[in-house]
Amino acid sequence: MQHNLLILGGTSEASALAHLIAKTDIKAIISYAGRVQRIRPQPIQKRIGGFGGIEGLKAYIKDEQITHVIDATHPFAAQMSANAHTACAQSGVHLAALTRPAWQPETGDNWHQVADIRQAVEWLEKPARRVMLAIGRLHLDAFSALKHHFYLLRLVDSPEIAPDFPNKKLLVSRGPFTPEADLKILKEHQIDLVISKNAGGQGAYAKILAARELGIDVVMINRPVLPQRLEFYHPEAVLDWLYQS
Ligand code: 3Y8
Ligand code: NAP
Repeated sequence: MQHNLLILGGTSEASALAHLIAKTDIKAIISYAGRVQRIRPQPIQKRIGGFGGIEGLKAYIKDEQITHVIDATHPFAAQMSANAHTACAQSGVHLAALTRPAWQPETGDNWHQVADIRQAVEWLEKPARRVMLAIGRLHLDAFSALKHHFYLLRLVDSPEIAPDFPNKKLLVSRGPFTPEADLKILKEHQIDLVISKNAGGQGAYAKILAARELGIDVVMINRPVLPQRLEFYHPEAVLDWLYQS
């Protein structure tokens, strides 16, 4: 069967897969939600924007005669993953995920694991801290009631409206990040608490390594539950699966 691949992208792993696929004769397109202004250039065709829910994704799969979908979205992109799972099952096309294992606490880590953003906010109902809040733009509002903390905010794009925190420093920077650079900014801003999603992978791990080095607390937000699906951790394993299916 002539493979026709849809990669749901937005992670370093998705980019790595796109580069691997570009070296083969497999027809493929990588898809983005269009959340940020600049997307990393890719060596294969790209599409940007939502599909329009499950039905929109099913229509896309049919119209483009997609044979395989690789869900290489971020572990917190739970809606996209749920839609892909349902749309592929109903369309009768192959689905596999390219993801990364969750980080596990290691010696020297001071993690406080919470189930979701709401619990991270509850954890922060404490006397003033100097907090690195690097969970992206979407969920900043949840913390805005806790105005007594200092926040070091890291965003991919400059926000049109400055986030509503009286005591903040805004960094505009897309990753992947390095432990050395993150250690420097944690020290520079005398950060004593990092709030992070358990993204897995290397791109966001820099701040966790830096926190370990400084012996500071990390509030680690655990991942949402995703549907049961075939999962790979390496782009090469995806290629092997494609050639066998
Ligand atoms: C639009 C465009 C690549 C992919 C790079 C990875 C690594 C750098 C680390 C911190 C944590 C955060 C955030 C983060 C990382 C990689 C990867 C990763 C975290 C880009 C990209 C898109 C997005 C969306 C963006 C979210 C935001 C989350 C920033 C591309 C750069 C915090 C997740 O402003 C917004 O609306 C930003 C939205 C979803 C989380 C949020 O809720 O705000 N990612 N990030 C994708 C699209 O439109 O479909 O892919 O080039 C991709 C990357 N971001 O190939 O170089 O693989 O994880 N992205 C988190 O982990 O908590 C930053 O600052 O330490
Ligand atoms: P989400 O909440 O799971 O998805 C919300 C909606 O966005 C989806 O229903 C879909 O719209 C659209 N969408 C999401 N990913 C898409 C993709 N790759 N291609 C086309 N449409 C997509 O997603 P999210 O958490 O906002 O993540 C959006 C993007 O950012 C994804 O590419 C993800 O990999 C990337 N990202 C997210 C995070 C994070 O922390 N969430 C971190 C790094 C990268 P329709 O219903 O209209 O199809």
